[in-house]
Amino acid sequence: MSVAPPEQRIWWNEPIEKVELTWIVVAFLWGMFMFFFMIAWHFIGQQNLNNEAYRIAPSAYETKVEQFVQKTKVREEKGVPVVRPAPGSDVYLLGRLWQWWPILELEQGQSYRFHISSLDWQHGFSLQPININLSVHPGYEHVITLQPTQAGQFGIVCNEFCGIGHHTMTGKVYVVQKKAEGGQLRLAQEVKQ
Ligand SMILES: [Cu+2]
Repeated sequence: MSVAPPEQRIWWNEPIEKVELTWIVVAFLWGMFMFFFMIAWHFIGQQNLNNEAYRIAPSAYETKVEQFVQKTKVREEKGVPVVRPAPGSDVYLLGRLWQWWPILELEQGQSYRFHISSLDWQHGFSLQPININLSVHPGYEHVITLQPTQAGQFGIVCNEFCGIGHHTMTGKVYVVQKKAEGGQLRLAQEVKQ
């Protein structure tokens, strides 16, 4: 490599070396391959979620979630409501400084319309340990069709740095099995044992 200027001032009219041309073609084809694989991963990688997004004012979304919680609340855990929406219905979750609210209790094998938005900054919804991730933006209501396939207790963390309390921004999702013989829904913890 030279730090001196090229010998020919009009260097770009020189013919391209064969090896260099080969590498340009290889890099170009690889770039194209990777570009189209972004689309391919959507179908074969099971990485990208099919979601819809609608514009909504944060305050309007907050009202929606509060109404949803009023209708579906079954109990509280440390002051946070736990909701158990009807199978097949709409489920709402909100992210704000610094919590995911409310706690959801869903039924295994049922399909839900899962709505999520933020009331303040951008947050990162990350469902653990199965690692489903989604960026959550204020002003946009994201809707995903979701079907829990596995019973248990799942944690939600925020994976988008959102300030001093970021590391405390957690939430919870319970997935319970269908009504047992006794007519009672069994809690995820019991099912796990
Ligand atoms: Cu956050």
